[in-house]
Amino acid sequence: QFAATGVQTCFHGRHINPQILANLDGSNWHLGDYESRGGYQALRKILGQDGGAGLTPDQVIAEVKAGGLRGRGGAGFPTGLKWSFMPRQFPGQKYLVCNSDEGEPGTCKDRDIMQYNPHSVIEGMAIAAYAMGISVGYNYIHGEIFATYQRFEAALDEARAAGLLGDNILGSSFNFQLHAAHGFGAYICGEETGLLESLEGKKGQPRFKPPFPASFGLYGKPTTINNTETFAAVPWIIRNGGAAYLECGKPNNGGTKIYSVSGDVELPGNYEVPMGTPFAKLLELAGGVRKGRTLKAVIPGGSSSPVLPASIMMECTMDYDSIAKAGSMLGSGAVIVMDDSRCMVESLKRLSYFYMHESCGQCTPCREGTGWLWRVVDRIHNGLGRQSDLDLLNSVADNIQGRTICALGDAAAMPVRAMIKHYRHEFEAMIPKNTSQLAASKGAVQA
Ligand code: L3W
Ligand code: SF4
Repeated sequence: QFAATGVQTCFHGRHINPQILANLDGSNWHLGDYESRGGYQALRKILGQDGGAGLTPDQVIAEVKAGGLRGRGGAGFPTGLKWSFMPRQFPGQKYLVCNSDEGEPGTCKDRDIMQYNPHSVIEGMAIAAYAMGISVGYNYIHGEIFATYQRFEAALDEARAAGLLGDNILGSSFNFQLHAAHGFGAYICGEETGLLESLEGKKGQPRFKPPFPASFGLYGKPTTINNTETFAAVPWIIRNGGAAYLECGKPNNGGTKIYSVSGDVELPGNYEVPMGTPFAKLLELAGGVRKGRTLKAVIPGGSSSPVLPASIMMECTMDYDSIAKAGSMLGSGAVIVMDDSRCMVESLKRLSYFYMHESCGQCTPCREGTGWLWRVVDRIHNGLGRQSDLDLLNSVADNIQGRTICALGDAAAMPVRAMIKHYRHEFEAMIPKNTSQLAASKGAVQA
């Protein structure tokens, strides 16, 4: 239901200055449709196949840097900077990887990009490969989305048949082989090094960083990994110039961003708006809070980002810096809206269960700690909490955060602390005040 509504929002113009989701109607994903929207002009431009002089790899990277494009997968790392880490003169194979293992609760943008505008990802990856001198790439697609995987494969076939992928692309000396890989549906395979392990055919367990994939990536070779939306933004930048892209957003936050707005809104869906758009405007595009209720809180960047109360959120603009200043993260842009009927203890219980379930089990603080978090929140929710439980939750979160191999540990800990910080009274109200209240709760649970 969400996907259907999300598409509808794209189709009905509920976006501002779209660059990736523009003019899509569900059937116009083919190569010819994409080219009629200006598709593959950027690739022709850099290869000098449009009558121009072409762009050198350094010029392409400079343009991406000028655009202020930041990674759309969650961390917001500057894309041009990441591309410049790739060693130029490396004697062996180098790899390019697209992280389409979208699994963050609330996030469903990459799926729609690949379903409705797959060639934007292919063109973006081809441009990135040219800029970094890479000849082999993979798009690792989340294991639970079958139709999207098939759609991307079909788009790859079209691009290969038209000479836009493979050897001597468009008659130039540039070679780039791009393949799709279907994942297995584990959240942890979206962590970049877990993804690489999975792509190599192993269990998807994250690696220690450093070394970063830029120096030790797929099969131990230099590898650049970007999110689907990041690649999809690149053709627009090359076609229109980095300055125009930056101009569309705000300083340090170039371009547009796709937000997956879910929860208690009238029109949940994917909305593409310029970076720096006020949250209030995004909420208005999504039809406002459902059934005219009052906004209570928002999780602004997917379940890993700390919750923000309505009063703070209504003052924010949607960009990396504004949300970070407010005490949260823009993350992958999954905006989860909660109205005044939502119980924060129950919400946290669900989130904690998710992280416990998805922990890969490699490091003790995460494997054991996520279970502790869930069990303590669960007993509070059942009316069986103890007076010391809120301190215990904060202490467990402290002992997870910053002490694990990958960011899943932090992602499990941060929402706990934010929920208790902003909604402590709701947790306290569910904890029995004395032994007779506790006995009554136990009786109710047993009954
Ligand atoms: C070379 C250095 N490379 C950093 C690279 C690094 C990575 C990128 C950012 O987590 C977040 C996470 C989730 N030399 C480098 C370097 N790099 N320093 O830059 O790195 P990092 O570690 O800051 O982030 P990350 O590991 O990519 C991503 C959060 O996103 N999240 C989850 C998102 C989920 C989805 C989804 O389902 N689609 O995106 C949401 O908030 O918690 O904090 O490439 O290698 N010195
Ligand atoms: Fe696995 Fe959790 Fe450790 Fe990440 S933090 S490596 S998910 S156990």
